[in-house]
Amino acid sequence: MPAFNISKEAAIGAAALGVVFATGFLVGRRYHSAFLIGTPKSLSHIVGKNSPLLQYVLDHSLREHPSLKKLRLLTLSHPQNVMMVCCEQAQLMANLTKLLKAKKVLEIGVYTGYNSLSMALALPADGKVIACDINEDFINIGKPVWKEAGVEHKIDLRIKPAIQTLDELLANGEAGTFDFAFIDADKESYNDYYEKCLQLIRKGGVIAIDNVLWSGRVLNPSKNDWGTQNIHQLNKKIFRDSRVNISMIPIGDGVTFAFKL
Ligand SMILES: C[S@@+](CC[C@H](N)C(=O)[O-])C[C@H]1O[C@@H](n2cnc3c(N)ncnc32)[C@H](O)[C@@H]1O
Ligand SMILES: *[C@@H]1O[C@H](CO)[C@@H](O)[C@H](O)[C@H]1NC(C)=O
Ligand SMILES: CC(=O)N[C@H]1CO[C@H](CO)[C@@H](O)[C@@H]1O
Repeated sequence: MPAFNISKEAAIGAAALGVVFATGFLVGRRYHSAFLIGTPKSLSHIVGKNSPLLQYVLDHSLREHPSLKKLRLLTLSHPQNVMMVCCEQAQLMANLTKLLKAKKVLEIGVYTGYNSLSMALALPADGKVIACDINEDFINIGKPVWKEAGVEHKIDLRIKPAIQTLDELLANGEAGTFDFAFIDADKESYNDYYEKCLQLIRKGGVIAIDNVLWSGRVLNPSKNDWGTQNIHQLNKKIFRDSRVNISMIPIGDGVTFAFKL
């Protein structure tokens, strides 16, 4: 597990920068040099383990809300922490939802809820994250932090297979009403998630599909590795998909942004 540190200098720089943040999240916060940054899911397999370059990226771009930091550290002590979204990607997606003036977003695969919290913090007071997962134990780790951050009411949990939740939303006439969707659950259903999200988001909305590089395994998808096959097939399909504009970005485990036309 790569453990990235924020250097003292960068921390001071970040704290000073905090003054210009409207929300002032970083103002007056004390940073420790042993501040852990990054997650196992980070770009490390692309730019090298504990890469100094990735460290540089984090030192010069990460502006993490204290509640997100708390949840990240809490998650790092959990055995399945490799599943957590990386913080630099969550930050990008939060800014993107603001740019979209998003009010309704979908989180498919919540785990301890780092990205759900990040989205909830970025959404306006009347915004909603429809958060789909089947494992409530994971979510219970993060829930107290959502509450502490004062955004728990923006997260609408649906504990059941995500396909079922998406079908219910469609049956409920909510097609074309979502601004953003993050697909980050079981790889078996990736194609179905993509198709249903494409119906649920509005024109100009964005779908972020996570793990599209699958730790590099997409380069050599073996025939009986269904997870890799599914991701590779979906990557090929989206590349030709005229319903969306796309960008595949080597951040975290790779993410494709699909912009609905
Ligand atoms: C990679 S983690 C999600 C990470 C999360 N987006 C974050 O911000 O850290 C995948 C999650 O998908 C959930 N999951 C697996 N199969 C599912 C299904 N059929 N429906 C909904 N959630 C599922 C798992 O319980 C797990 O919590
Ligand atoms: C998006 O897709 C449309 C339709 O294929 C294309 O005309 C347009 O140039 C694309 N825009 C960008 C920024 O790629
Ligand atoms: C414009 C905008 O949404 N900026 C946000 C980008 O993300 C950082 C960190 O999450 C926030 O501090 C900014 O407010």
